[in-house]
Parts: sequence; C-alpha cells; structure tokens
Amino acid sequence: MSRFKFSVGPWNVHSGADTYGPAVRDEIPFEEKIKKFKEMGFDAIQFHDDDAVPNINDFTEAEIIEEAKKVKALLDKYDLKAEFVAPRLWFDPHTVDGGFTSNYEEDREYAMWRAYRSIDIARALGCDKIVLWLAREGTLCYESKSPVESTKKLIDAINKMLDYDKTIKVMIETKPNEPIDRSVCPTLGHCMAISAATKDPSRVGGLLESAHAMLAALDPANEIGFAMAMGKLWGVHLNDQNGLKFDQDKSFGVENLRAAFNQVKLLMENGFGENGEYVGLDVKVMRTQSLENSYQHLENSLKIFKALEKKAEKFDYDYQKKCIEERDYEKLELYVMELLMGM
Ligand code: GLO
Ligand code: MG
Repeated sequence: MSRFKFSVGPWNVHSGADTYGPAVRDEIPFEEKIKKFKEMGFDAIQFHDDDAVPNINDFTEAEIIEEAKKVKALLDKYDLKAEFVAPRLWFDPHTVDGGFTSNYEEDREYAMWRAYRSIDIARALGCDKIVLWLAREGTLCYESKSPVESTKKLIDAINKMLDYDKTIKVMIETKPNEPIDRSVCPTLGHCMAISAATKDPSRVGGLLESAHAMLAALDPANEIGFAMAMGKLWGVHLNDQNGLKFDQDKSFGVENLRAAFNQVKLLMENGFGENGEYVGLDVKVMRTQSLENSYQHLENSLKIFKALEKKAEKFDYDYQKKCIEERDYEKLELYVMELLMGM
C-alpha cells in the first residue's frame, strides 16, 4: 500500500505517432482508458481542456460546460477525480507563435479564451487546479520577441485567470525547451519568481516534471525540494530521461534509479500529498508496444515508484547521521547504493 494517491493523463496511452512516423496502434476510447486506469489503482485523471471537450472551438461557452459535466459523470461512474485542467495552447492555428506571449493580439485573446474555458471545465469536473504547460511561450527566432515583454505578458495572463475565478489555483509546469527553443519560464525557480510577481502568489505554484528538470541539466529532486521549501509544489509529473536530448517521457526510474529514489524520498520526507496533491505520471508508451500492452509503462512506473517508497522507508537516518558526523560521505554513498541494489 502506498501512502500516495496517483494520477495520469489520457495522453499517456496513445497511438504511437511521432515526428518521424504515423500511428502504429488504434486510439483507445477515453472511457476505456479511464476504466483501465482505475483498475490499475489510479485515483485521478489529468486533463487538457480538449481531452474533456474535444473540438472545443465548435462549442459555445455554455455548451462547453455541459460537455464537461458529461465527463464528470463518467469520472463519478468509475470513482475517479479530476486533478487539473490544462489549456492546450500548442495545437490550434492560433497558437503557432505561442499563446499568452504571441506577437499577435488575436492569438493572445484566443489563449485567454482557452484559459477561461479551462477554468470553466475544471469547475464542472470538480477541481480547482489549472496547469500551464507553456509549450510555445518562448522563441524559435530569438529576436522575434523580447524576454522582458514576454515575461510581463505571462504574468498579466495569470493575473487575468486569478481574477476570472477567485479560488482557482494555477500551477506552472516548467520546461526549458521543446517544442520551443528558448522558454520564458524554464525552471521552478523562474516559476516561483513569476508567482511572486502575480497579484496573488498564494494561488500560483509549480508542477515539476522529472524529465523537464533533466533537460535543464538540473536535478529533479532539487527542483522538488526548492518548490517545497516555498510551499508551492502542488503537482509532479514523474518520468525519466536519458541525458540531454528530446523529451523522452520514459517510465519512472528506468534510466536514473538513484535520482528517482531521491525524488520519492523527498516527497515522503516533506509530506507531499497531505493537502490532496497527487503523484502524477507523465510517461509515454513505446512505439514498439502492441495495443494490448499499451499500459505496461504505467504499470512499470507505479511498480518502480512503490518499490522505491519501500526502499525509502528502510533508509537508515541514524546511519546517515553517523556518516555526516564523521564527514564520511563515501560511506554514505555506498550505503545508498547498497540499499538500492538490495545488498
Ligand atoms: C510535455 C508536457 C505535457 C504536459 C501536459 C499537461 O512536455 O509534459 O505532457 O504535461 O500537456 O499540461
Ligand atoms: Mg508533463
């Protein structure tokens, strides 16, 4: 039994299309996915606005809320919660140059429309968290935008969201690059600064994705620790990443076991989840998998997380203290490695 509650997004199970090739599996219907997620032990679902309301542009504002209520009924049927809703500001033609920081006013208005609709959808789904994964908020051509203006535009957009709903919470999911070259808000440190500059910092926090920290050449556990010290780690997307390359979204712990262990240990030591936070996964199924085995990466990630939780429970804090007193960190390091290797 884990002390944590877990969440997952429907995009974690997909047809396998990538930049270099088409789909290799059928799309699994939404209801089938969430039924399976529940069976696997997940407690909550992560949403994009258009995961809840596909073809969102085709509906009026009132219709969008009605559509979202149908999804809420599905969640209730399987006794699942909604963790958050994220406006998908990277698919629509209006978001080619970014959303909140686009150079074009019409696009910025569209981005706000999606942000407000995401809040409406979150309300209909019974949740109060909005995630901003700022996919295209940055530059491909450096001289096309000013980092000063972009940062101010982002703060302004968040302020408008905070005004639109007085109890909603905004979590920025930071990422240094991809699909954009240079992001406006690349790390949780930047997120904390943005939060402080908004009109209600108590409602603006962060979501750390392990792979995103690694892409910024940072340690994911340290990003987690930094945001927790500020009381602002409200979500995680645990996964793994092999070095500095494209965003891989590998199963949690499969590349960097010790880093994974330290993320789990830190979440446990600092009471993550006590305010209703979920341990979220953001892992992608490999292209090689058959349709029937489309969920294996999620099973693996949960299994590895829970195994690391058990390892962390065994962590000998007295021994750690002794090593620190003796200033023998080589000894401490070997202890950690032996713990992980089961020696
Ligand atoms: C991509 C992100 C993406 C977000 C999701 C929720 O790199 O990790 O999967 O987590 O869109 O906003
Ligand atoms: Mg993510």
